Amino acid sequence: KDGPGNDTSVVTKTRTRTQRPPLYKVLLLNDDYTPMEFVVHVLERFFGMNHAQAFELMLMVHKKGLAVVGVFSFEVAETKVAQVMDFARRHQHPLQCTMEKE
Ligand code: TYC
Repeated sequence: KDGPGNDTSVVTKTRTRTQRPPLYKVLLLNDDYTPMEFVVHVLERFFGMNHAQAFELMLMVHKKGLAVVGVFSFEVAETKVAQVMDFARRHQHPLQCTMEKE
């Protein structure tokens, strides 16, 4: 007898997953030599933070050793890392910035 729970047919649901591009965390690392004001400037200049936000994040890195500065697509993250590393090198500061897949 047919009816609820007695259906002999097989229903296959196809779930189509939305393709999301992978995201990358940009990390700023602490060191003993880069001046605090320089790090604050980097965060304002390359990550669009206001002074208060930049200062807070700089202190977080200083205290914890590192912090996530932002999450971006691969290309944007790569560009941010390159800009920070180049700017730090040009000013002869050992500041390190890296990226990591989320
Ligand atoms: N630790 C540095 C100092 O005392 C400041 C600093 C903060 C350096 C954050 C790097 O990512 C950094 N001058």
